[in-house]
Amino acid sequence: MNWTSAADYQDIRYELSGDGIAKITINRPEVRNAFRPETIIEISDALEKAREDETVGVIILTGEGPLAFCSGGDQRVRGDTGYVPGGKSVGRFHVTDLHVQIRRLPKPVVAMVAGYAIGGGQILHLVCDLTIAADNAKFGQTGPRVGSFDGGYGASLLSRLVGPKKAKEFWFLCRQYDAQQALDMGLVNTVVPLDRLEEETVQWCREMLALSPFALRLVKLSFHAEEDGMAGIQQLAHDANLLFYGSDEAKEGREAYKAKRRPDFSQFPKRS
Ligand code: S0N
Repeated sequence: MNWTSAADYQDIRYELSGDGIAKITINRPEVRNAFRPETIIEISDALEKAREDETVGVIILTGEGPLAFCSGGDQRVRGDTGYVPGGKSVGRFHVTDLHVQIRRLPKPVVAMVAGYAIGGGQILHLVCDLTIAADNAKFGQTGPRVGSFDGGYGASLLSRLVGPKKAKEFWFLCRQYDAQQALDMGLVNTVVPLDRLEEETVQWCREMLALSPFALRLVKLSFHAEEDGMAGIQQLAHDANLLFYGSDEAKEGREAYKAKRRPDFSQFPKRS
C-alpha cells in the first residue's frame, strides 16, 4: 500500500491512500507509542483534517511498528494536575476531548492494532468504531497499578462491549488478554496475521467506501444516540435537520423569509 504524507507533525504521521482512506499513525515506538499531550493535540488536528477532506471516507488510527498500538499516557509527563504539555505548568487529560471527537466524527474510524493496546491505548481503540487486530495484539488496563483509572468510556463502553463482570476484571486485575481472547469477548472485529494487518484493514475500509457515506454517518450516530445521551441525540437530530434542509418544504421556509412573504406550507403533505 502506498501512502502519501499529507501533513507534517512531530508525534504522528498523517497519510492518505488516494482512494478515500486517511491513516493516522502514532509515531513514538521508543515508548510503545505512549501519548503525551502534544500527541493528542496532533491526532485531534489530523482527525479534523480528515473530517473536512471531502475525498476521505474512512480513517485508520494505528501505532508505528509491530510492538504497540499505544501504551496510553506517557507517564514521564504525568504531573499532579494531569498530563503536562511542554512549556506549561498545569496539565489536564487531553484525551477526554479526543474520545468525544472520535465518537462524534461523522466518518468511520478503524483502529488497526498490532502489539500492545494498554491503558489509555486500549481506550483509544475502544472509542474507534471498528478494531482490526493482529495476532500479536494484547489488550489490558494498568490504571490501578499506576495509580489511575478511566471511569469514562474506558469503563462504560468496555462494559457494553464485554459485559460488566469482564470489564471490572479488566480494571480490578490489570491482566492482559491476547487477540483471540479479545475476539471471543467481542472487543475486536477480527484477528489477522500481523503481516496481513494493513492489507485486511484497508480491505475493510474499501468495503465501507463502496457504501453510502451518509448512511454510514447516520448509522454511526444512531448507535451513539442512546449511548451518549442528550449529546448523542443532539448529533443525530442535527443530521436529520441537515437532510431536511434539502427538502422543498424546508426550502419554502427559507425562500419565503428571504422574499419577505408568508411561507406556503399548504402544498406539503401532512404525512401519516
Ligand atoms: C506496554 C507495555 C506492556 C509494553 O511492555 P514491553 O514490550 O516489555 O516494553 P517496555 O520495556 O515496558 O517499554 C519500552 C519502553 O517504553 C516505555 N514506555 C512504555 N509505556 C510507556 C508509557 N505509558 N509512558 C512512558 N513510557 C512508556 C518504557 O518505559 C520503556 O522505556 P525504556 O526503554 O526507556 O525503559 C509496558 O511498556 C507497559 O505496561 N507500559 C505502561 C502502560 C501504562 O501504565 N500506561 C499508562 C496508563 N494510563 C494511561 O494511559 C492514562 C490514560 C489517561 O490519560 C486518562 C484519561 C482520562 C482519565 C484517566 C486517565 C488515566 O490516567 O488513566
